[in-house]
Amino acid sequence: AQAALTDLRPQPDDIAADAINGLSRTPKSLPSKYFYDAEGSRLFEAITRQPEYYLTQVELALMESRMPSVAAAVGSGAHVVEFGSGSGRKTELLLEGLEAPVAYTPIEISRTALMDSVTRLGQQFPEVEMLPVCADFTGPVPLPPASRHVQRTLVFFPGSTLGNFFEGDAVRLLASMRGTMGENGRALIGIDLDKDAAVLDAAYNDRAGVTAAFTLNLLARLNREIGSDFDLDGFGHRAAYSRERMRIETALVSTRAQSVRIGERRFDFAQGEAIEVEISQKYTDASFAALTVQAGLEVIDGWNDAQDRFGLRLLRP
Ligand code: AVI
Repeated sequence: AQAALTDLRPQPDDIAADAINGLSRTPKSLPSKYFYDAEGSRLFEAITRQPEYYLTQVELALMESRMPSVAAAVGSGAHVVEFGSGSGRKTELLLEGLEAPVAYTPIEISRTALMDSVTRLGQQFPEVEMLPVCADFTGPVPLPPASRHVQRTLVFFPGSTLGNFFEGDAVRLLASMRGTMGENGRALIGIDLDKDAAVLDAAYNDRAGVTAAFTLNLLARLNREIGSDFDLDGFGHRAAYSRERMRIETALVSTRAQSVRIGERRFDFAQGEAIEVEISQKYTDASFAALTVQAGLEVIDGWNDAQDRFGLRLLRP
């Protein structure tokens, strides 16, 4: 059966306004959410297959080996709510591994990505009711009720995507998850753990140059969609670990003095000037606990790989 879509009619992004706003600041910046057009999503998939980018493979292996323990901690009859719907294999492992999950709700701004995911998962898991919600998950999202009795809501947010949000936004997102899960709810969150700078730098500067292409695609996308005239040869990818802030900071650096047009607006770049485009926060147990407590959540369980590279954390209100 076709899954019933709950459409909260999210405001479409205003890419031109966001780009002009970000490039008018000092330092210049662009929102990392604009990485993921069709080409950017394809390039991100390719990143996850690079030998240096351990995050995805380690998280998958962790779910493959530790799901029995996660399932025991979550209990039976869950309504699984995924923030985003871009993580097919991890969702399969979760729905396969949990005890008698009742319903699955991906929350996603793209209707096509949303419906593709529930069409595929609905065939694979006929016992699980598919209740997709088209919404911007950074705002409050009321859940569609399941037809069968739900023991608890389980929010799922894998991939260390939380790390792409600045601290205040990450806390707001966690707080909105708390609202969505309710008093008896849980959240299962994937986080990349703090580690040796060389390992992190390599993960965001793969030798094949896929991450560089992914970062530069942001400018190519702006050229395609809002008619800007970025010269892609005039900018380079830079990703470096900041020990002080415990995060990878990614920028596009102007290789020469130049100016770029967006409509009537002109933006001047000095040689070496950076556009800040992404942060990828890394966590210790202490820093993650400090973050979650600000959202009224508590870490009650956790699973790391044998080398403590990546972790899954179970949270409750
Ligand atoms: C999606 N997100 C968790 C990725 C990360 O590691 O921050 C995006 C990415 N950026 C560069 N490589 C991968």
